[in-house]
Amino acid sequence: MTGEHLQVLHGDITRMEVDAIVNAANSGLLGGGGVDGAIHGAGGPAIMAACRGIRETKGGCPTGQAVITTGGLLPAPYVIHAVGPVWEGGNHNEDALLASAYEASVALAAQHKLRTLAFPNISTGIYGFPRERAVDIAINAVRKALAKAPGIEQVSFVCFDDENYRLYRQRLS
Ligand code: AR6
Repeated sequence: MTGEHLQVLHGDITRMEVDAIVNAANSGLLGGGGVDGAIHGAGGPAIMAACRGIRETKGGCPTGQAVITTGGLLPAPYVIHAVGPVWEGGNHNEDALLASAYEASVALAAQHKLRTLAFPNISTGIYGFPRERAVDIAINAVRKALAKAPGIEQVSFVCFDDENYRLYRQRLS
């Protein structure tokens, strides 16, 4: 636990007892591997049904934005599906899009009057965003968004791999 409302944990985000967990989704919202696969697997078909509904009405979720669904069978009642950028070398607006994915998630949680939120390390798996670069973007974006979301009491960064856990511990201690 550190100052403000930020904490870092090592483990599986699907087990978090918070108001919403964030998914590292893709624009199509139809599931995938990584944490997306784990969330749909643990949360059951209600999450996918809600994602299909959003696809039908909005056509999906653009990169850098987020949408909210039920948490299905998860301990968390809601899942916020945030779409981070695919790393393409760093000159394709990746930094701003990653920051936007975090900020949009915090804003959406605030709109829904949620108080506790847990993030995975968006884009640092299958999407290939360099971990060391992503950690600062994530922390700064969440801090910036929290300044406009006073109802949010705690944000957890749930790191699955050792390298991300080490980086977040270093930055937040
Ligand atoms: N809990 C917490 N973090 C996890 C878990 C888990 N259960 N499983 C993996 N991670 P990734 P991306 C971490 O690949 O890079 C999907 O197919 C993992 O160690 O899940 O944003 C989507 O559908 C890594 O640090 O997401 C998209 O198509 C972090 O989660 C695409 O992958 C993100 O890795 C998104 O790629």
